[in-house]
Amino acid sequence: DRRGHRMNWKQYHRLEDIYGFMDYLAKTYPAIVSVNTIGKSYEGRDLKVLRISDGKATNKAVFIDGGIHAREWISPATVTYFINQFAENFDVESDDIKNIDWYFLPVVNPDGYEFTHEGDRLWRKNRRIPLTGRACSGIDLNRNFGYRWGGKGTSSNPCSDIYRGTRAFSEPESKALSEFITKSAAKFSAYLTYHSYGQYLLYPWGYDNVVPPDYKDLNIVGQRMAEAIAGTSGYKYQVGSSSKLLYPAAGGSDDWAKAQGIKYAYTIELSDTGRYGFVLPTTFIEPVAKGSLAGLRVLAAQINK
Ligand code: ING
Ligand code: ZN
Repeated sequence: DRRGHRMNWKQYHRLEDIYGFMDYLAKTYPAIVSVNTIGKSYEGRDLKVLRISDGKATNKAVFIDGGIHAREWISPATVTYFINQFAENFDVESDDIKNIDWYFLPVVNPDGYEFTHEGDRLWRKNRRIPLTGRACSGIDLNRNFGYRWGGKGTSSNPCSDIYRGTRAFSEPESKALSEFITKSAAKFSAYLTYHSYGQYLLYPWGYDNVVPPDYKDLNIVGQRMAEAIAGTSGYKYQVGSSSKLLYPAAGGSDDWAKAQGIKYAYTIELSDTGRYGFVLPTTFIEPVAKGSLAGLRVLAAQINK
C-alpha cells in the first residue's frame, strides 16, 4: 500500500496488518509514537504495545487493550481506530488527549485471533495445548488474572470456554500484560478492556456481586461515557458492575487492574446486542468505533480534572 500500511476500518484485519500499521506509525511519528514488544504469546507471536505521548512529565497514563477473546473482532478494530485517530491527528487533538500517555495493546490474544481467521471463527480462549495432549486446548485469559483467581464463574475443566488455567497468570499473554502494568514507570489512572458483545459499560467487581468503595465515581463516569456513545452513534449502553449486570466471573483483567489501584477500570462490551453477536458485519466497524471514541473522550476529560 502506498500509505505504508494495509490497515483500514472497512474490513477486519489479520494480525500482520495490525502490527504492520503499528510499526508504520512508530516509524512515521517517532516523536510521539513508539511500539514495544512486551512478551510473546504461547505460540510465539509478539505482544505489541503502542504508546502515544508527547512526553510531558505532568501527563497522566491510560492503558487500553483489546482482543483478550479471539472471536470478538470488533475489539481490535476499535482499539486500532483509537490509535489511528490519536496518532494521525495528534497536533490538532484536544488537550485532554495530549495530556495523557496512551498505551494500547490491541491484540492480547494473537494466537486465538489468528485461529479465528484460519480455523474456528468462534474460538474464545488462547491456544495452549495441554501437557497430556488428550484434553481440550485453550485458557480463558479473562479468567486467568490474579485477583480472586479461581472463584465464581470460572471452570477447572480444560474443555470449558471459561477454563481458568492451572494458576493465576499461568498464561504468557495475561502475565505479560500484568507485568507491563506493574513494572511500568507510568501510574495508570484508567484501564479499559474492549470485548463484545452486548453494549455494556462494566466496572468491578466481577468476582462477586459486590462493588468497590468508589463505585459511584465509576458509575457516574460510565453513565457520561454511555451518553456520549449514544449521542454520537445511537448505540445505547447499560452501565453497572459486571457481576450484577452480567454474571459473577473471577480472574478478569478489570478486577485485577482495579485491585492494583487503577481507579477507572472498565470492561466495555461493544456492539451489537445479539443480532449478529461476535460475527458483526464490517459495516458496523466505523460507527461502533466512532461512538466508542466519543466515550473515551469523556474518560480523558475526567482523568484531566
Ligand atoms: N464477557 C466478559 C467475560 O469475560 C466479564 C464479561 C467482564 C465478566 C468482566 C467478568 C468481568 O465473560 C465477554 N463477552 O467476554
Ligand atoms: Zn470477551
